Amino acid sequence: MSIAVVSLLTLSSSFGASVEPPTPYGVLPSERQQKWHELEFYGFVHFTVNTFTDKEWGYGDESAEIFNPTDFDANQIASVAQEAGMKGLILTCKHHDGFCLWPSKYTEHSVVKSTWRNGKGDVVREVSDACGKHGLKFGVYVSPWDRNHAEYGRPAYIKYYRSQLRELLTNYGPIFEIWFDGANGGDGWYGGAKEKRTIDRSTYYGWDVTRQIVRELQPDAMMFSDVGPDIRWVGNESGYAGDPCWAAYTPRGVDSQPPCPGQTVYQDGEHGKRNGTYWMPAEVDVSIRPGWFYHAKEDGKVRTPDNLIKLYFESVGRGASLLLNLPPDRRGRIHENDAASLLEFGRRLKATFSNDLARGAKTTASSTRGNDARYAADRVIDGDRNTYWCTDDDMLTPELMLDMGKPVTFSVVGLREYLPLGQRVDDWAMDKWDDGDWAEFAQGASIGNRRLWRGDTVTTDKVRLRIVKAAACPAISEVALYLEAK
Ligand code: FUL
Repeated sequence: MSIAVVSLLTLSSSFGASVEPPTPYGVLPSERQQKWHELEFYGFVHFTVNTFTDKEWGYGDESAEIFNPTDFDANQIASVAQEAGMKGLILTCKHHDGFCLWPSKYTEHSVVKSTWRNGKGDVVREVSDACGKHGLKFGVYVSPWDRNHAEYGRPAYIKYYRSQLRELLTNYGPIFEIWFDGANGGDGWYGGAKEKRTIDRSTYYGWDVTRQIVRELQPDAMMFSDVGPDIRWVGNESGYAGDPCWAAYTPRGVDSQPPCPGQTVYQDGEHGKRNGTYWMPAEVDVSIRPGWFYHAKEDGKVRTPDNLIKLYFESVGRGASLLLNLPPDRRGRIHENDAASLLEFGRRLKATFSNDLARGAKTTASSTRGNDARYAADRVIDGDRNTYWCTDDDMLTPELMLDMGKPVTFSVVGLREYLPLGQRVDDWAMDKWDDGDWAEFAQGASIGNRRLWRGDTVTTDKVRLRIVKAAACPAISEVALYLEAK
């Protein structure tokens, strides 16, 4: 940076001259979504009668009595999750079989009729309390499809479903996320009718009214479904987001029908849509085992720490969130194999990301907005996602240099955009200072909430971020360098 630029920069900041921030670009995250973007990694807990029948989808005819964990321990579940670095847990309060993990006033098909604690237990209460104790947020999965309920498919069931939601949204403290599953298989027990019930997915559930209830009772709760409105399904259950994965999205209905849960061209979710209609970021839901529920025969098929790391880079590292399922076993605890793998994964995550080798580097940029210190290059290494480096409006392809003063060795680069101004960057590249010249070692499309590049180790004393293409002057809140821990 020239001396003239430096003194101008000092002048403008010392006189507090006000340089307007850039105009936001495209669709923008709500405040609720911005807070959620900070979570990045949280857990799913699939637990119900299926755990005891060894099924994935209960038919709805299971006797409530079979629900009988021998050593249920919500604190063990929450503490494993917390130690691994998860920020919350989402519990299957009711899965497709209709069995309720809480003593709902509206049905007897619940813990009340189970053998567990003589019908006096409440799994939702214990898990939500344990989350509170371990600094985790608590969320609920409440299956819209209910294969137990006699009225499923008729208007009376919708009233029932909403009453249950009201119970869960008023009696268990703050809810950070509600999971609206799109699965509707048709056949079920339905109070003994044992038949196939087909519903019109666009109209039956009256989603507008249900969403209104959620907003009224839990205004901060994020709603997940194939069509959001707050979070979209990534379109697969294998543990990856597309590359790139845009936060913006325009859900499309199948066969020209209106898009709604269970009726979208779900494959679109992997990449989202540059310049899509809504800010509707992706959530990657995946299980630590082949199934969503616990099956003893899968004890040897738990994902390895290496595999979990890969999932993390391919979900969180592409701007999505990672919702990793941990199914409690028949004791009502996270099995030793799952806990061991998860904790080793968490240890590696912490060891990798707690040491940002870019901190303390000398930063310079080819351009700084209004030469104002508030937008200067050093904002990318201050550890604050609310500050950012940005340029004048017409500078779409600027560069930012980090001089670490000595050679550093890294294998991961972390980038973030300042989300309240939208996703502005299309393409970027990173260069290393190599034998008196710049040499490119990484490039990618999109940044968004978080972009992690993972590659072979690089040793250099200087790196450069090049914005190759942007729709509006870039606003970058983080450039970080890490060495992946083994
Ligand atoms: C799916 C369900 O059918 C699975 O059982 C599981 O709950 C998964 C997270 O969502 O749609």
